Amino acid sequence: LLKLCYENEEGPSLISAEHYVKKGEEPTILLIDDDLSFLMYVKEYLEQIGWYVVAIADPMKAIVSFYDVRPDCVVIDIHMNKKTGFEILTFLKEKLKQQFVPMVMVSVDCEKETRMKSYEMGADDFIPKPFDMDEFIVRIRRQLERKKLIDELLLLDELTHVYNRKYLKQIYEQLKNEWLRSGETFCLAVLDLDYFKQINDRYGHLMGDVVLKQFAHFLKTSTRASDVVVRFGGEEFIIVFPKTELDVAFSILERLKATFSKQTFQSEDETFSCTFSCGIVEVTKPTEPLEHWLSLADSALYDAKNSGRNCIKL
Ligand code: GH3
Ligand code: MG
Ligand code: MG
Ligand code: MG
Repeated sequence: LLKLCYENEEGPSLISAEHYVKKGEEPTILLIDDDLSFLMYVKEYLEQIGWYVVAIADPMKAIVSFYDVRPDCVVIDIHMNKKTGFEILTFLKEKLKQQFVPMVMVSVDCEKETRMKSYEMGADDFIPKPFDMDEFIVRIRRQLERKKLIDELLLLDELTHVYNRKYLKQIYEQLKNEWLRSGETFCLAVLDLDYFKQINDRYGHLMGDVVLKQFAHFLKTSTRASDVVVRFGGEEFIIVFPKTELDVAFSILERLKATFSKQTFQSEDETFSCTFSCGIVEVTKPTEPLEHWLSLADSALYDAKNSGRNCIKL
């Protein structure tokens, strides 16, 4: 399942997450610890109970692979060579936009100060090493249950992990109330992938799902923290840009369009790319229902599709 890699400097230091294969819907645990034997031991144990484990010995690599792995829980050792577990914790917490992923710190150092610091920095649990495996599993399982519950409460789309349309209604209400107070308008963009049906037909539905996930991930990571990305349905997404004027939203989308069209996807024997079309509206009067603005944005999108796709219309 995992490829063992050997990095130059200090001998074997990395168990790579590249080329990992996930079987199905089993929970994914990202394990970060520079103690290789500990890593292998825990990994094997957790795999026996049916969890999918990505074990990473190089903390720098852990940060990079976080998005590919999409863990349901992260276990981080505090004392490591290149970076401390606290640094990784901080980094991942910042990266997590519109998402909850439980972070569990582990350490042989179980001084009160270390435990306190873990919790203060936002860790969801602290487990002293060496630990009893049964207890470790129960505590991680508890975190997985919390994640499941919170994901439901957070109104996330299951496939792409961006918000679903239920949340769009909530954020609209919120922005309406802000507008009533401050008069601040916002923009709403509808994005629809071009010829997406052909991608499914040519490369299969699973590949179609990969494109959807990557598109959602791209939108989320290339917009501001205050922007809200929603999967409205199928291959249609909505971005809400609070406190943003139409021309600004337009140029952001132009940039997204240019960048995304350059991304490539790899099917079994072909490399392909994908584009999207987009319609934007400025919500100048949020007391009108959301549907009103959505239908205006939809007309603009229709216009974009008719103008040859891969373009943005107001
Ligand atoms: P256009 O450029 O006009 O938007 O063409 P299109 O092919 O993208 O649009 P169309 O509405 O004809 O097709 C959308 C396709 O998206 C059809 C549907 O099977 C597919 N789709 C919807 N939801 C999902 C999903 O969750 N996963 C996958 N793989 N495909 C999906
Ligand atoms: Mg260590
Ligand atoms: Mg489409
Ligand atoms: Mg569509």
